Amino acid sequence: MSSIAKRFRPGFSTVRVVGLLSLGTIAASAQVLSYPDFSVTTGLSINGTASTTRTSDGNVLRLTPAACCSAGSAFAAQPVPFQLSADTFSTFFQFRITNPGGLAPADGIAFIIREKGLPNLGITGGTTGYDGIGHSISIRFDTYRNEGEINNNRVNIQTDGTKENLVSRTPLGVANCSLPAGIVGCMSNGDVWSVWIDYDGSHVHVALADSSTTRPADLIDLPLSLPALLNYAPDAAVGLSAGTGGGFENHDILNWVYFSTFNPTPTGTAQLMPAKLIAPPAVVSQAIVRSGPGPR
Ligand SMILES: [Ca+2]
Repeated sequence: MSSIAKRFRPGFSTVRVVGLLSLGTIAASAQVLSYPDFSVTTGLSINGTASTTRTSDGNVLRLTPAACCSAGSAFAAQPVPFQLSADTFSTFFQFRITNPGGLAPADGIAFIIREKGLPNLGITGGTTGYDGIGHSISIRFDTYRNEGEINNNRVNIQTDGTKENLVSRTPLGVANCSLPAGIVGCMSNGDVWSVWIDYDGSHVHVALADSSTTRPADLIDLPLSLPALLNYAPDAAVGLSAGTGGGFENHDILNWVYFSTFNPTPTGTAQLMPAKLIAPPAVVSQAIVRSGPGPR
């Protein structure tokens, strides 16, 4: 393996990527976290009930097993830059939820950006391992209807590790997923779901697709100031969590890529899987030797 290839093992890399590459336009010195799968978890802090396990999808990150009263998370062990001059990010991951049981399929997955130094894991149950985290934002993929929630298949945004609910939207308009198996649009239906989350400095964009890697129109487009939510800290911690209670399910993350810059996959475009986002040596070499904007 070349020294360049070694730099792109799964995990965090500070990559000097300039110009218009196959990855799209990425600012210089973008920090990238890339896990094509979870056979290697270098750079991750894995907490609570989370673990890696092998399934038909390969080596996945199982945030919780299908068992009562679990909470698990995985956060990047190193902080990502996040400040007023560069307060953007883009991320993509795929999840699959299986073996629902107990009271009902529950409880869901949360993508989290929080102030560094705060807890890596909240509490179990309907809070999906998020409540108790502190200064943060969570985009939650909620599969169980708790009190005050619109249904058992919603995507919502919460902040500061509390139940403050900024917005709730229903994927594909499917609002009843008590028996999700075989129902297209139920996040707990056992399908592979693709998730795109982007922050352009003023709006949070969330899109997700059932059994497709082509980005659909945004489900959520919410004006929000993330620096204020993160207590204006110069960097942040980023990760995923899940929880279960009297209802449960396996919450599996199949892959994950995170850019500390705004690097969205355009609507209607097929997502490059994280493995393919890891630039081949030829492209990396080109990126490293150049120091200015590339040709368009
Ligand atoms: Ca819920």
